[in-house]
Amino acid sequence: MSAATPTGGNVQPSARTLVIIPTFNERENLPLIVGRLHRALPGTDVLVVDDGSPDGTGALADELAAADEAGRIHVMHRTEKNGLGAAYIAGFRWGLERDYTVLVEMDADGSHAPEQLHRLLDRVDAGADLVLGSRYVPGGTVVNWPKHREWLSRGGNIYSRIALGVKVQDITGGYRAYRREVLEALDLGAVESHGYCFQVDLAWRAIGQGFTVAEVPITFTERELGESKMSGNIVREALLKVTRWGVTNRISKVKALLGRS
Ligand SMILES: Nc1nc2c(ncn2[C@@H]2O[C@H](COP(=O)(O)OP(=O)(O)O)[C@@H](O)[C@H]2O)c(=O)[nH]1
Ligand SMILES: [Mg+2]
Repeated sequence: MSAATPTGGNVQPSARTLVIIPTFNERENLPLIVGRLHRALPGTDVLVVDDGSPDGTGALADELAAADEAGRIHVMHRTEKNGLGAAYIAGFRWGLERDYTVLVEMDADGSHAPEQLHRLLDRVDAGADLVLGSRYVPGGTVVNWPKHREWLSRGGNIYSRIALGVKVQDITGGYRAYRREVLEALDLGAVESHGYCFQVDLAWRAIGQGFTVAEVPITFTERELGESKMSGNIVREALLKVTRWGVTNRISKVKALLGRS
């Protein structure tokens, strides 16, 4: 769907895209990812959401913003490390308060290639409400990921498909583009999930509300610089919550069936 302009022309939703990049200790990566993004898609705004990184990523982001004459780089400073989910929700709210029509999630560490962002945006422009960059559809790949991480990710996706009864191949991935209407419709204040679970949570809510969720293949490349913030707690949270959502969903379906009989 495209919006009409006052001059009568048509503007694609992706013409007003905000790429949200959450950071915690990504000093080495941030200038690289922002530079790549602006080389690939010069007209894209960026919001860096930094959780008070001890390595000074927040101050570096301010320097990048000040140096960008086009004013495309914005920075949100949060005082505590509160997890990826909370950082994204704060970023989404910031974007929704402004006139962005597409909001993108992108990691700072180079795992999500800005050169492939057009794949996601083209799909939004073609009508999808939420587009997931997918490692596990044909054409999608994972580069340099330790085997145990890949199996954890593949296993998490298989488990989520079975528990939730969804067809999505990569529901834990964090390279995505949301049409603003999706985020406006979701009750962001009710989302408590953090790491991977946050990604599953939002896709699950979007599917539940009847939005069109599409997947496009991406090349996911493990970071070369800095450290992963992945932890055992993130995996446990995802396992527990996905199981709970799946069980609750099935119980409500059974209740609906019994109510009808
Ligand atoms: N603001 C913020 N960003 C975070 C937090 N945890 C992770 N990130 C960022 O989220 C992205 C993905 O994290 P990463 O550690 O690479 O996770 P992995 O790819 O699963 O190993 C990176 O840009 C991190 O800097 C957090 O608590 N707050
Ligand atoms: Mg990473």
